[in-house]
Amino acid sequence: MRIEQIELRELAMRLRFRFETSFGVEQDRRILLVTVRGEGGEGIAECVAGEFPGYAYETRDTAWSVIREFVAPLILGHDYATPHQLLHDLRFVRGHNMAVAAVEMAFWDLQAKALGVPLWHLLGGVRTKVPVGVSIGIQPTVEATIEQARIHLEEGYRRVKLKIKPGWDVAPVRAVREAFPDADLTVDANSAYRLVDVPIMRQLDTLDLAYIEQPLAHDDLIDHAALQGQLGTAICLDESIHSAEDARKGLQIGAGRVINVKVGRVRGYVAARRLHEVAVSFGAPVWCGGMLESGVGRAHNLHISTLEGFVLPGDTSSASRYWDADIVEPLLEAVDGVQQVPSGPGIGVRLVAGLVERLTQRIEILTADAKGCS
Ligand code: OSB
Ligand code: MG
Repeated sequence: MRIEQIELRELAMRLRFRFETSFGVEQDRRILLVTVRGEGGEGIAECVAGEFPGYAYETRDTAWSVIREFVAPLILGHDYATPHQLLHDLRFVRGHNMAVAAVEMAFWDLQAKALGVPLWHLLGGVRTKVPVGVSIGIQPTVEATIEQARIHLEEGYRRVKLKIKPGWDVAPVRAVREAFPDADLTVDANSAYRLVDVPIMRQLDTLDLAYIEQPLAHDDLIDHAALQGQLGTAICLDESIHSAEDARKGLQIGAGRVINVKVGRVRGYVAARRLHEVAVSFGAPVWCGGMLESGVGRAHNLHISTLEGFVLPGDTSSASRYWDADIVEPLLEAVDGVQQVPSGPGIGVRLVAGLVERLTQRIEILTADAKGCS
């Protein structure tokens, strides 16, 4: 498959809710779509880098720049039989996993479409239905937190994840646990605590949580292992894991017992599949996280969730939770907490062209002929 063109497109979309985490607040999203064209076909993916470097160092703008300046010139005009070959040509682009992943994932979609098969087929998935939960941002009050949990549990979501931060942890989580004694409940700190906060973690440990997600520093494994040793509840690693090797090291030293897989964070599907193999070999369950994606990223998330080891509910909840109007058809909606994996070729969803045009803020088309020019 010869890479003839890469299109970068930024959309402005507004979430239906204000999403607060320990690292900031988001509502106005800038969605970066990457389309890879070749041999008469095209594949698409969504770059999960954020508007600001609060979750990871990459941002929408660094990803745009890295793809434009470094990734595209290395692969445009080249012919690749596999995603592995494409990644080989990008081996000297250190880090910037979200930028590289967007291109790699679009290439997988392109290949699956050329073969006329759903992406999950190519990835080696084993299921066509994916159980999902919700991630609830920090709410203004404990009452509002309970209400949000209630709404989503009544809709059938299989798990509720509550965002926590210092000063907003044990009290709201205990209140939700008391209101819903049997709910599958988890918390996500997005790296907001330190090892001196063990007493708080030990209180959370009494609330029968399925896991505590990324309590400590974004670049840490060592302290997570020290913490995990003092808790009965599993730690789930998110920010700390950028590769299959990170997963191997984290599981080996006991830094956690569960991994949140975001394909963008680990550099694409080749890495995500390797990570998944590592996790399975350790007997560690994994699940697919979310980054408040549009339907393009959401579709990709459903496809990776079909791999065998994705046994815990993912964050791929209904499109209508996030957006008044999503940019793909068919809409990806959960029914009773289960998403059906799109069955068409590739990611199995189509862009709603008119809407995409209206939301577009900027667009750049990179071609093999123009490569090297500025
Ligand atoms: O830590 O999983 C996270 C959103 C943005 C950045 C990081 C995270 C999240 C979420 C939201 O938890 C998941 C979603 O609903 O897409
Ligand atoms: Mg997380």
